[in-house]
Amino acid sequence: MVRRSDHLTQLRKLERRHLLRGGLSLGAAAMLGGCDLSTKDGVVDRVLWSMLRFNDRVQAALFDPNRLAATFRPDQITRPFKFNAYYPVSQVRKPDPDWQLEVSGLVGEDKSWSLDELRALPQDSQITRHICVEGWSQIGQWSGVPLGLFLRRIGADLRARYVGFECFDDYSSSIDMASALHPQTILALDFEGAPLTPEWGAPVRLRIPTKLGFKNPKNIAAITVTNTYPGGYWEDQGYNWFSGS
Ligand SMILES: Nc1nc2c(c(=O)[nH]1)N[C@H]1C(S)=C(S)[C@@H](COP(=O)(O)O)O[C@H]1N2
Ligand SMILES: [Mo]
Repeated sequence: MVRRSDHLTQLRKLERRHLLRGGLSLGAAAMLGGCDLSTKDGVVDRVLWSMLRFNDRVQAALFDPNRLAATFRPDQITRPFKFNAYYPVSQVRKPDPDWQLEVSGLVGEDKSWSLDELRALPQDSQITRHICVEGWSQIGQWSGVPLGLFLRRIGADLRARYVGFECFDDYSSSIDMASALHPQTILALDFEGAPLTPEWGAPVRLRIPTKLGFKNPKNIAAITVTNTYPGGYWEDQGYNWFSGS
């Protein structure tokens, strides 16, 4: 006899996969149809958007904060590692020499953080798979400050709904608080044991193996903790916001 809990787990898995695919294909269909979800305000767009947001809420409710993403051995690291951004590698921007990580919103104080200050915090390392929505994946090694630890350190309101990221290449993204507090979500400073170079996200990128690649912003300039939906570069064009992997 199949136990009820087994059944539930199966059902959750199926629902999760189905919803994820549904969310992505809705966005993809809208874009293929030449319909820009961000600018039109017709009834169809409003219905599509509310379906996508409903999908996000269901995915967030199904998210298991204790389930860890798979980890790998050093010999399984993908080489060469593929670069991806909304522009070619020749247009990668270097951080300003006086770069600091800005912090704002529902936090204890709006203090900026230097790279040295970030490096002085406890660090964690992971070898995980990065999955891009374009249909490829690769295994890499990242180290840095667990985002949950950082959020506690800056006195963030951990009941807030969103953590938003602004990048100095005009990219942006945002995640739900439960995913921000997941133990494998880190503010990565190192890639394969050396400080991140600009193309891999210097000085700091988000590494979140429980979400798709586009939810891993590189070249971060500012972090905000908020209850106002921040959206993001691809999210605003119809990509499924939750995008668990
Ligand atoms: N700042 C910034 N971060 C970004 C992007 C970008 O265009 N700009 N692209 C995202 C996408 S779609 C992917 S797949 C990954 C690629 O990361 P990689 O270059 O380390 O493989 O970065 C994500 N983070
Ligand atoms: Mo991606």
